[in-house]
Amino acid sequence: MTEHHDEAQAESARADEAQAGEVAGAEPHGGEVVAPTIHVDRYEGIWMRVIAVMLAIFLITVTISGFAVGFQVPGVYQRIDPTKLYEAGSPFAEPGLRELAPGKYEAYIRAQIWQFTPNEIRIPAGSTVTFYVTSQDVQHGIKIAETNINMMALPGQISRLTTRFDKPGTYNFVCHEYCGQLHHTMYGRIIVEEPGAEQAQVQ
Ligand SMILES: [Cu+2]
Repeated sequence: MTEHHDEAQAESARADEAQAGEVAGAEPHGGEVVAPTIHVDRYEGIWMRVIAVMLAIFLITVTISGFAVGFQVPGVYQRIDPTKLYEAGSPFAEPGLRELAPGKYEAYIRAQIWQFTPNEIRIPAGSTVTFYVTSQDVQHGIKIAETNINMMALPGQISRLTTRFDKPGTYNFVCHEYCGQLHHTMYGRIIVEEPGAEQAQVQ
């Protein structure tokens, strides 16, 4: 009786083992332990490789943009009360260009319906300009052509981005957030002059 019972138990254990072996991909009756293999469908494998390549491309692109080309993510630089933009001490009371050092400027731009103040800025080629932009009323945006400057101009917040103008020419900027009836009239320009252009004109 006991023998019979033991035999039955052993049989059941063998069956379990065999089942486990099949699941893990091992040889069920060989007694040899084979490393389990994972079956990946052909198309799944292709997509996994495609995604790995895409992630590598994104990583390379972000690294080059951030460290070599100097792209920055626009963020909230500072908060400001939009009702106090004209008060003494506010940098937006008299917006415009300020020279920090030769070739280094900061530009304060006030956005409002439906204009930028100032809407024209002149700088010599090779200048680095940090833009500080805010809105005094509704949501606006600023995009300067051919540069990395593309940010929101929101009431209550100052957006800041820096760029360098190496090539002489006219760089137009526009409001790119719909802000009402005359949104399309909200634009300006940055004139980058050849070094020594003024003297050349005078002669
Ligand atoms: Cu607009």
